[in-house]
Amino acid sequence: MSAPSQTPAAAGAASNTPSSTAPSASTTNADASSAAAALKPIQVKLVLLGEAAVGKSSLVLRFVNNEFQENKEPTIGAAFLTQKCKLDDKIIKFEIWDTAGQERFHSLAPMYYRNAQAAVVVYDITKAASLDKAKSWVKELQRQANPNIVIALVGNKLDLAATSRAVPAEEASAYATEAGLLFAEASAKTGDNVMDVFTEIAKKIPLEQLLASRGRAGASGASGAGAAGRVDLNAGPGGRNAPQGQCGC
Ligand SMILES: Nc1nc2c(ncn2[C@@H]2O[C@H](COP(=O)(O)OP(=O)(O)OP(=O)(O)O)[C@@H](O)[C@H]2O)c(=O)[nH]1
Ligand SMILES: [Mg+2]
Repeated sequence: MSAPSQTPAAAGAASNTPSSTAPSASTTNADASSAAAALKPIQVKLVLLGEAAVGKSSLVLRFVNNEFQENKEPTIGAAFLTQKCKLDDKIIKFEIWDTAGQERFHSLAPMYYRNAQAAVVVYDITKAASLDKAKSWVKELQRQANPNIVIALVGNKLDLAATSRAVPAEEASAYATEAGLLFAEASAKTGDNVMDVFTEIAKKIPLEQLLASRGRAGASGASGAGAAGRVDLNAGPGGRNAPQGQCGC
C-alpha cells in the first residue's frame, strides 16, 4: 500500500494511451486521474470504546503492528493510530481513536466518536460486567453518533475461553443481532479473528458513498475525520503506519 505498489498501476494507465490525437489525450488525463483516485486511500474514522482493561489498545496494537504486550498500561485520554488495508481495488486508511476505558475519561468520548464511520465496542469474555458496559456504549452511539455508523461488538480474550469464560458467545451474539451490530470473539493475545473484525467493518462501510462525498468536499474533509486526518503519526511515538506488507486486511 505504498508508493511502490502505486507507481506501476499509474504508469500502466498512462502507457495504454495512444499518443497523438486530442480526444485520446483527454482520455489519458481522465484515465490517469481516475486511476489516481482509485489509489488514493479512503479515510475511515474508527473509534474503540469499552470498559477499562478489556483489551482495546491490545486489539489495536495487534491490528496495526501485529504485536502483543502482556502488561499493557492503561490508556490516558486516547491514542491515535493509523492502518491501511486493501479491499478489492480500494485502499482504506483507518484512522483509529483508541479511547481510555477508565470512567474518569468517559466525558471525552463524544469528541472521538463524533463523525466516526465505525466503532469497535469491546468487552472481555471473562468479565460479565464488561458486556453491560459495552451495551451502554452501544446505546450511547446509537443515540448520539453518526446514524450510519458501523458498530462491531467484540468479545476479547478468547484465549481464556477454556478456563475463565463468563459470557456465553450465544448471549452476546444474540444481543448483537438484535441491536444490528457486527459480532466477533477475538484474542489480541493470539491474534485470533482480529484482522477479520476490521475486514468485516471495511466491507460494511459504504465506501462508494464516502468516495463521492470526498469528491464533493475536497480530498481532506470527506471522511469527517477533521483534525484526525491531519495528525501525522509516522513521526511520533504514539502510533505509526504498519510496515509494508503488514496490512491488516
Ligand atoms: N489473555 C489476554 N490478555 C489480554 C488480551 N488483550 C489484552 N489483554 C491484557 O489485558 C490488559 C489490558 O489490556 P489493554 O489493551 O491495556 O486494555 P484497554 O481496554 O486498552 O484498557 P484502558 O486503556 O484502560 O481502557 C493488559 O494486561 C493486556 O495484556 C487478550 O486477548 N488475552
Ligand atoms: Mg487502552
